[in-house]
Amino acid sequence: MKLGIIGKPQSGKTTIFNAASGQEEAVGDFSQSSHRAIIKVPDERVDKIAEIEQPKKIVHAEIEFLDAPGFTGKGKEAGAGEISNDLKLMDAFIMVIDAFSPDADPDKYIPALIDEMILSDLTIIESNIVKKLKKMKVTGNWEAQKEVDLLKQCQEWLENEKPLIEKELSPDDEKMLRGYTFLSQKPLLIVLNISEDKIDETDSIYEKYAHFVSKSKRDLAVICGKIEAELVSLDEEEYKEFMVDLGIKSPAVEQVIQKAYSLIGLISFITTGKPATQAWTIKKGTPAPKAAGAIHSDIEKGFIRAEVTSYEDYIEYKTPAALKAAGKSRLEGKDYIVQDGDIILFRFNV
Ligand SMILES: Nc1nc2c(ncn2[C@@H]2O[C@H](COP(=O)(O)OP(=O)(O)OP(=O)(O)O)[C@@H](O)[C@H]2O)c(=O)[nH]1
Ligand SMILES: [Mg+2]
Repeated sequence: MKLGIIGKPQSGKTTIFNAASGQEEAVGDFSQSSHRAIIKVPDERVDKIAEIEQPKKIVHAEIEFLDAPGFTGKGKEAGAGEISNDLKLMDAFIMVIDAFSPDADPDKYIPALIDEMILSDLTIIESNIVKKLKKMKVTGNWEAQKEVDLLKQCQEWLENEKPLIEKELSPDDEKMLRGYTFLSQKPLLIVLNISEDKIDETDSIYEKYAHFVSKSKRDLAVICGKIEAELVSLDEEEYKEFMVDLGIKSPAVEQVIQKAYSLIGLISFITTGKPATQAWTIKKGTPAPKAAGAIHSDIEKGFIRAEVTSYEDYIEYKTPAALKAAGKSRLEGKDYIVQDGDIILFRFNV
């Protein structure tokens, strides 16, 4: 999973990046520089299974964070700025909003930043409609008309100041639009970066801005980036102690990962054996063969069946023999939809 951090200059993007990734990049230097980090997704299930299995290797799922400036916070007045290509490849955005400084104004800046995304998408659509029409006239090949019609629908939608993620699209439409990597089509996690003295108001601040939340499209997290960026250098025990002292309920990194997973609709399944206990990330609703493809395309191609155990049963029965004896290991075919936390052994032919 790839998460791109966006927001206006000096909103605390790099601070939140540090808090979420455990990095220690310089903040407050107005440098607008980019940073990248890959972090392990904490997953207690993987650790517990590994305790039983004692594998040679433990492999957690990974998330890539990209801290990449490029927004101004000026909304429509800004015009469509240069947005880095790397950001277009992200699965979702973390939008950092200044809620700590004297001129903080989330109600103004959240819509302004969404407007900037809409504007960037509109610019791309307009130039593509022109290009496609020209080409069709020259070549006499009108195949692209369908795509032009769809782009025009999207254009109208965006002109009404609505992000594309809210537009209903058929699977065919989705496919046609995929290559454009529109910014307003990505799920958005808004992070309100609050000041140190507001930590005990976290819940009421969330409520105040809850109107920005939209199920499986947009979510909100309230985080004090400055404190959490300092906490990440501590070991786990100290971290927990400080969290309790400071009144932080769930660490930034956990909130960001958990909310991003659910926004994008991701789940994990686990494979385990002596060589490795490993977590794999897939989209919710993925059938067994496609899930196997996350491991290797050969396993997908040669898929025979999946031997599936639930996490709870695995922890209770511990050995393959005990699981089998209790009838807790199921054989599933190609139509089985993989569930979060499934422990799977794939049988396949090459
Ligand atoms: N008081 C307070 N200050 C913060 C907080 N988060 C960030 N800051 C300060 O805001 C300034 C900007 O933080 P950065 O994380 O560098 O912001 P940025 O968005 O990455 O900035 P650019 O990359 O230059 O656009 C720094 O001086 C931070 O110390 C916070 O939660 N509380
Ligand atoms: Mg920065």
